[in-house]
Amino acid sequence: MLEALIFDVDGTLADTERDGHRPAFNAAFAEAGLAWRWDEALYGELLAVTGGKERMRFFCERHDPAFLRQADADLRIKALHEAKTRHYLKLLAAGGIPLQPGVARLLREAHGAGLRLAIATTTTPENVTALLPAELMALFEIVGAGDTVARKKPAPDIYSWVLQQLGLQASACLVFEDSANGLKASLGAGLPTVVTESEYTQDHDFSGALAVLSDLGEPGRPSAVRSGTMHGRALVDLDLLRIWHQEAINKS
Ligand code: XBP
Ligand code: MG
Repeated sequence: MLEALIFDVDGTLADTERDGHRPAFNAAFAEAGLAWRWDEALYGELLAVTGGKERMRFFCERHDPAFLRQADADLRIKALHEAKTRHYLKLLAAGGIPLQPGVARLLREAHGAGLRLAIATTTTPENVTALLPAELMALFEIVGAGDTVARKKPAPDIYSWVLQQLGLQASACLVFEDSANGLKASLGAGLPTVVTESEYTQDHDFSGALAVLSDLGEPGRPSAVRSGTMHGRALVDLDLLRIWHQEAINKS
């Protein structure tokens, strides 16, 4: 029986990377007097690595190896990440990033029907509470975020941690993700997963997903199906989730 829904954050609840995290990183670099500038194309490459601190290190390995040879490189990366988070929170507070279609609708419907809700994300915890309106944030029972686990996505650790906190088997849950790293993580934890694509992930390999959609859809604004089937429905609702979930159980 489907008991809980687990949501990724960046790219799934909202399309936060290109116009949110990316300018926040650049603002932190400028503030620190660094000549680093992550344009849209370079950021798309750097998204291969999840976690802001890990992503900066990945950038340095390829574009500024001298930075990592400094004795205080780790401390400087940590300070840069704190500054970036400050800029990101300011950007969110200015009402920067809307939720993806269907997210608020499905969260309310699922919670109203007694399903438990959880978050499993790589991003920093305060970025989650700043992204969601308080009414929606209150619907989540468990929030697994950032450094809660040492190994970030595509490792399954954050999803295993959320399952442990929920006290549920993977077979009682359904996951929503937007990226290949996220899908690898959720499948690695044995979790059936629906993918809604985001700006940077439309060319990703989503093998193993129950379905790949443009978004969850809204009345009068149907989802576009990239792979799988919505069984004749125009948007993702609880009935469709229960059909997908049963299909996943039958396949396993
Ligand atoms: C996306 C990430 C995060 C964000 C940046 O997380 O990989 O690192 O890009 O946020 P998810 P931080 O898709 O799992 O929600 O700088 O706080 O890491
Ligand atoms: Mg994501």
